[in-house]
Amino acid sequence: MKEWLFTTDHKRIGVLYLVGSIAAFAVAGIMALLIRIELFTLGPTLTDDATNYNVWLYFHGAAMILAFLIPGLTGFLANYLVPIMIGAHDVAFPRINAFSVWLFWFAIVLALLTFVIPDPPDVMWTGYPPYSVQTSGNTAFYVFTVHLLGFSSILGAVNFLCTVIYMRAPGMGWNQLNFFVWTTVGAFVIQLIFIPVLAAAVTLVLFDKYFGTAFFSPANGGDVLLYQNLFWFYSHPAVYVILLPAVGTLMDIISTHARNPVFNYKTGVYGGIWGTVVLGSDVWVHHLYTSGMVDWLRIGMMVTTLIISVPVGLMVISLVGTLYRGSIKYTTPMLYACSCLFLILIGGLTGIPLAMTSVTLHLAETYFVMAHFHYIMGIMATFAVFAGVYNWFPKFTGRMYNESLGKLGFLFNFIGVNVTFWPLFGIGIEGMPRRYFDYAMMPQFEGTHQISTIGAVLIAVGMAITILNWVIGAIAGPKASDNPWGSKSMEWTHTTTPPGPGNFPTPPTVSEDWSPYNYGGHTAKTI
Ligand code: HEM
Ligand SMILES: [Cu+2]
Repeated sequence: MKEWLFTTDHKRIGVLYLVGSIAAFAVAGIMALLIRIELFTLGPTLTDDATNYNVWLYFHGAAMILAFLIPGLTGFLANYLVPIMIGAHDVAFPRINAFSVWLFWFAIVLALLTFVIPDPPDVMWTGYPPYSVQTSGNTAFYVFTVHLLGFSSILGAVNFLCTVIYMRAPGMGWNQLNFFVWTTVGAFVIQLIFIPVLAAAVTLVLFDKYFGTAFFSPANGGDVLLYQNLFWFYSHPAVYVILLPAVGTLMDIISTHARNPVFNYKTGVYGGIWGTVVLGSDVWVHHLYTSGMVDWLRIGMMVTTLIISVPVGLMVISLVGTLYRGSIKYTTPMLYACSCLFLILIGGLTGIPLAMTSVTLHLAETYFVMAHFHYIMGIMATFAVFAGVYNWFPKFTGRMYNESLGKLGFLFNFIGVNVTFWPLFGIGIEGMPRRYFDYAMMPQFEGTHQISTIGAVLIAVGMAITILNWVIGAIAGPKASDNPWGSKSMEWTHTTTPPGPGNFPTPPTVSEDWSPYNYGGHTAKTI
């Protein structure tokens, strides 16, 4: 117990992030079930108080994005893997790393207090004023949760950028980094630049609500759209904080299980990752298309939003190209990784109509948006985290999970998510608004909502099987060999499974022709 509380080892800190984020995921998942059950029938189903629904929706969105996906990818996976992948004994500032994880845990506890305080926050994950200022719900809990998570991420960003810049194994050049390492660098650069803007925005909401300022109150000279600009100035780039490490995880897994080097590595890194970081900073207005603003801004950001398909597309080409003529093994992590290609396709293609100002007039604030971002962010990134847990499970625990249970869980999850979200595109196009507690005036949508709720139950079964598989595997799974996948990446080839303190028995050095993807010549031509 003590060695976990006071640990500064990046591997243990990674596991602490995993436990916290899976806890947030589980509770937020239960909220999702409540929401879906509420929508199962017309009229009140579980509750007749819309505020309850709003609280569930608040917790679901805020926890899934801020407490599960971001910490799962940049807290857990980055912490565990980045130092070992680059041949370092730990991160640059191990104590600051420990401080980060405990800030994260405080945030989780604060968020969970939602369910015990008398007036829980009900402001959605976006916290838009004027509602967040006027509500009797406790907006301060939302603000402080964002502060804690934000501060934790900023410290993490400084730590990991320093680690990758200064602590790579002697001889390891920039083009020899794992794709995953590159994506975390991109994600941390975004975190470092943009989180302070979000922190400022929510702080001003706090001031407006509790200290009587009027930053966002037009009646007193403030500007209510200012908040939305500041919020999305961070929160659009934040979707790339999720997308990038998710793609990085998939890339390393696909390369390992297809036994192929990453296809178009340099184009993927410099065009794909960095193109996304740069362009992703200039698209936030697509969340405000339907509000008043000057045309050049609206049209300009329509263009950048559409163009961002290019760097994202470059990364997808690398993913698919890595599969090309590979010797593919459909293990559980590989099933999750390959299914993500389908999810990216659906999520990405449905983003294009949303990016067009004329089309989105019809689609804004409908279930179409909801289905779009669940495909691309909700599900795709969650599947990437699951693929990551499965792929590095032997590394973390020294044991193997059960392959059949893994595949069974995957089947439930994959069928479940499509049954849940696919039909929602349709009712979105027909005008079902998102964030509604009831849809009494739209009874024609009841059947579709019911199908969607059945899908959510399938997902719940799949998640339960998956988490059970991890727990049983970690406690009683058969012992894993040092490199069960035959990977060429440093975390498998240069150290034991699981790695001891300090990671490497002898500090690794690498030669010029070393690569984490040394699976022989690529069968496809690179450009
Ligand atoms: C790549 C990862 C992506 C993630 C994680 C993501 C996530 C999201 C989220 C969370 C929202 C809803 C925000 C809210 O109102 O609560 C959203 C909306 C939107 N997304 Fe995406 N998205 C991604 C890709 C794309 C792409 C590729 C496009 C366009 C080509 C796009 C265009 C849009 C637009 C325009 C909206 C606003 C829709 C509206 O409110 O009318 N997104 N996205
Ligand atoms: Cu956006």
